[in-house]
Amino acid sequence: MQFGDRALDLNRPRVMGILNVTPDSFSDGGSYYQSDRLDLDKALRQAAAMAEAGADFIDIGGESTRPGAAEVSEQQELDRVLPVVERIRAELDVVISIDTSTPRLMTEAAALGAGLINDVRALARDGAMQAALATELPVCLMHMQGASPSTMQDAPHYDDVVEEVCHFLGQRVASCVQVGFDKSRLMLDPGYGFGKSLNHNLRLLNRLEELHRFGLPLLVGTSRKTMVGQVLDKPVDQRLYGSLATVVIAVMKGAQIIRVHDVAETVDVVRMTQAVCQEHKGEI
Ligand code: 8Y4
Repeated sequence: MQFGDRALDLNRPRVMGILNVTPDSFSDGGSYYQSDRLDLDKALRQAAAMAEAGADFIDIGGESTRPGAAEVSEQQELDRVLPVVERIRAELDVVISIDTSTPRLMTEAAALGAGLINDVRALARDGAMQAALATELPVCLMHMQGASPSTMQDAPHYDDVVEEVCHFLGQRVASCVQVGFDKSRLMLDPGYGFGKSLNHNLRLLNRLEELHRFGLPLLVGTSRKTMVGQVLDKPVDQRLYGSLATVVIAVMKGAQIIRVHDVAETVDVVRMTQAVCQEHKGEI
């Protein structure tokens, strides 16, 4: 798949490292902020460490999607994300993924050399579909139940979670193709934790292979999420091994991109899982 000027072979799974540039991000605790100012050098060092550990993508997000998080203005999101895109682009050999639903950020990040648009709202915002189309970049379409992260966890309900997620994603793919996207630019994500109960999340992982019906690459993001915390009854800083278990399953079920906080650990797990699953091909 072509990510801007970089082609990546998704026949082996790739790891995407998470870089939050929000001051209130609960997993990394806003570690790149000091007295409300983003520390660019610190963000770059974190990105460099993830690239060194084997991440092929760095996913940069400037909007907190945690349930109940404050909404950020468009300008605030641009001010947070674009300087980081510019620095990483200048200094690291990774594909920059932009975690955004904001059309202007899609356009401006693409102009600075971003390689992927990762939109948890699957290009549903006004103008997002056209903005993403014009960038010529690939897009990850994610499923979320409910209109926004602020309300999505209010009693999520599905009659058949796998079918409903597939139906939604199929509709979004059709809309994208209709406006002019080539299918080779699209990837899909069931959206773990986005308007789903624990059982919904577990079922979507146990039956992940069913999302291959569209013939598109799959991105999986379970790292440190509540579903791991609920099963293990552990806080966010003790969810590494549980998260790694979900990585083994996702890779065995053919996921192409794994979005994580803990890149070095995940790279080992991905490589080991892949070695077993591909042994008959005599690779490694
Ligand atoms: C602990 C750590 C608890 C992290 C919750 C979280 C996804 C995503 C997010 C995903 C894609 C998050 C931007 C939520 N999750 N993009 N983004 N797929 N494609 N929560 O699953 O990491 S943010």
